[in-house]
Amino acid sequence: MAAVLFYSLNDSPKEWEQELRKSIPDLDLRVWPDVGNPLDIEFALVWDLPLGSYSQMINLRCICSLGQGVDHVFKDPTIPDAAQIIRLVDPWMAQAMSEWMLLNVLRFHRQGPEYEELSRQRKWEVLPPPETSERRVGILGMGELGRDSAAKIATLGFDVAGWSKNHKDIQNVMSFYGDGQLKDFLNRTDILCCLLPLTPETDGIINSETISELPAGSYIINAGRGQHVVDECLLAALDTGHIAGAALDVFREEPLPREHPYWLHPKVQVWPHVSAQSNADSAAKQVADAITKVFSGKVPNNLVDRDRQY
Ligand code: NDP
Ligand code: OXD
Repeated sequence: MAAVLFYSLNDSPKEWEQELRKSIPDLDLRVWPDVGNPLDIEFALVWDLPLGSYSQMINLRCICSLGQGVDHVFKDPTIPDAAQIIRLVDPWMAQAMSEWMLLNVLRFHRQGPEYEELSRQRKWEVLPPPETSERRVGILGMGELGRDSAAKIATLGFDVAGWSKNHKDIQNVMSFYGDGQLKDFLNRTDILCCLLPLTPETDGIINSETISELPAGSYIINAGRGQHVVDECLLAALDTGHIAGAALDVFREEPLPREHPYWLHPKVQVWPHVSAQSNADSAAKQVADAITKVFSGKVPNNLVDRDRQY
């Protein structure tokens, strides 16, 4: 049997091997850096493999991202032309992401930061109660994760809209799509949640121009990628008060450097990229299925479009 490469600094190779062996007992798993002969590798299960590593694996038939995002694969110019690219699509991760989105939407909606500050000052003060149906939540990216978050947030009675490339039909969620409708989407959004993939088209999408289209006093929640946000623009908008608060789970550089202004900014909550972590328990079955399919010449599920890069 051909060999499978495993590489990730975030995921346990032991756990993945144990789960994968339940479906493929004779799996030949090579855990980086013990790759052996790179010509044996026909399937790579990886998260952020060091750049240039694919150049030696000329028999590679499939690269499977150890997460739902695939930007870490596309940033490497040495990915073989013939290799298919697939990713995890895991309902467990969608549930985790929706929980994190709900946590942050509700924190901002229910004046969490304001009450936290009053509590620090030992002030017993009551603010006017917010109206759920009037709070407009907008989700950038209506894919596997965005759709689940949107539907769950809408269940609570928020006024929810999503923005994607193509029109979406989701109950109680207004659909905006394409560059032409981005401005209208932003104009009606009080809490902006980013669940876009990072591609050349979405890089830097949260910038001074798009931020200025959000209503004054709105909030930004980002779990897509750090590169979606132009940090200087977000920091400037937080300082003027145009943006009232931000919850960030992803950053241009991870771990976020100790000197980064986000850490100590009173209006920013920093999370260490944990909103929806990959889970061998829930996702190994689909990876085993992909390995089996690829090694028997069949097309695996969850294929990524190389041109779109998501
Ligand atoms: P999907 O590929 O399923 O969905 C992507 C969505 O983005 C689609 O709705 C797509 O539109 C939309 N989109 C892409 N490009 C554009 C564009 N140029 N203009 C408008 N809309 C666009 O991705 P997932 O939902 O599975 O994941 C999204 C991202 O979340 C991942 O790529 C990753 O970066 C991030 N993530 C973060 C995690 C964390 O822990 N922080 C965990 C997992 C993922 P359409 O449907 O019309 O094609
Ligand atoms: C992912 C992530 O893309 O965890 O799965 O960021």
